[in-house]
Amino acid sequence: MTLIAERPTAGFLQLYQKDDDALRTELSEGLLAPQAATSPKFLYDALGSKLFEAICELPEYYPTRTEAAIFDTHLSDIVESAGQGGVLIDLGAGNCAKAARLFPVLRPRDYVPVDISVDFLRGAVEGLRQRFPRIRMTGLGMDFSRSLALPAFVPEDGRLFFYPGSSIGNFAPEQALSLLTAMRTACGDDGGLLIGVDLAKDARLLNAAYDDALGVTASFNLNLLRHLNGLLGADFDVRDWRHRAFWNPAQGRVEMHLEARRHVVVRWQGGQRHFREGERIHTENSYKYTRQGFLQLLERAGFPAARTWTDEREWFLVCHARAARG
Ligand code: AVJ
Repeated sequence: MTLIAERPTAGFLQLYQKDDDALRTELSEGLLAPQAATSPKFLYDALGSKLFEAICELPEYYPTRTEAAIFDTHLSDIVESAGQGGVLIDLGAGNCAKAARLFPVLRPRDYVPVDISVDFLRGAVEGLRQRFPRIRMTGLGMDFSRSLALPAFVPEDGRLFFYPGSSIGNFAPEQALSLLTAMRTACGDDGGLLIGVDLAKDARLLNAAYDDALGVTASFNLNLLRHLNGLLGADFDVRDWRHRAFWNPAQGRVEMHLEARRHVVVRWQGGQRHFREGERIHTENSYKYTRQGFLQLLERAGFPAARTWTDEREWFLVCHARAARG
């Protein structure tokens, strides 16, 4: 990862350059693996981020609005637990809307939205800066799944990591544990974590949430292929592929795949592959937890004694945990 600017500049936008070679190698290896797979972070080019915003509006996609309702209902408790005036570090901030809703009550001193989709983040931060001139804001374009090492301009005291929307579900439990442990290390002894996680539930609800009637999730998944064409110089034809999404009870996760509709040959810089009809590229896992299971994970990561809030149907869980003294 290449650091472009050492200090926040006038625009307060600190950007890390994407390490394109490393990304290309990672992608190429994934596509050539016996079970072809790509990391879910590649779903989020500019169009992918917009399609994800549209997903959040779908009637079938309950997580966003369920989490928002939990925050609305329990906002004062949550803020009392998390504390005002800190440094809010928003991982995978996207359009920054979730954090912005907390601002009037949480009143952070600093806001550091982090996202891999740099251009999307840039636009969002510009708008927010106008609305909340008192909060210092510095957008960071970086892949925090590789490293959570934050640049020196981010104040060290009172760091609150904000990781809503069950994005943690994209990681297998052991990887999730490493990421949470990295947050624990990066937040210091007086920091904390405010995180939202999706809970295991009826398979029909989960399948509908990831395979909606309008086909927006299908477009979101298929758009990955357009992104790969740009990143890798690949020649995927979107029409050769179909969206598949289903709950895998043995693994406790919803899986998304792209399935070849016919035999296809795909070529890209540094590789090529034949896909048989029906063969799949695994594009995302979305792990679902039980409350107990997630609390155990938090505890192992150094975040014991979390407070939790949920909705009436217990579909989604919001947790705040202070760092354990290290
Ligand atoms: C942003 C990772 C939480 O897994 O529910 C939505 C992404 N994928 N529909 C999720 C997603 C398909 C979403 N996360």
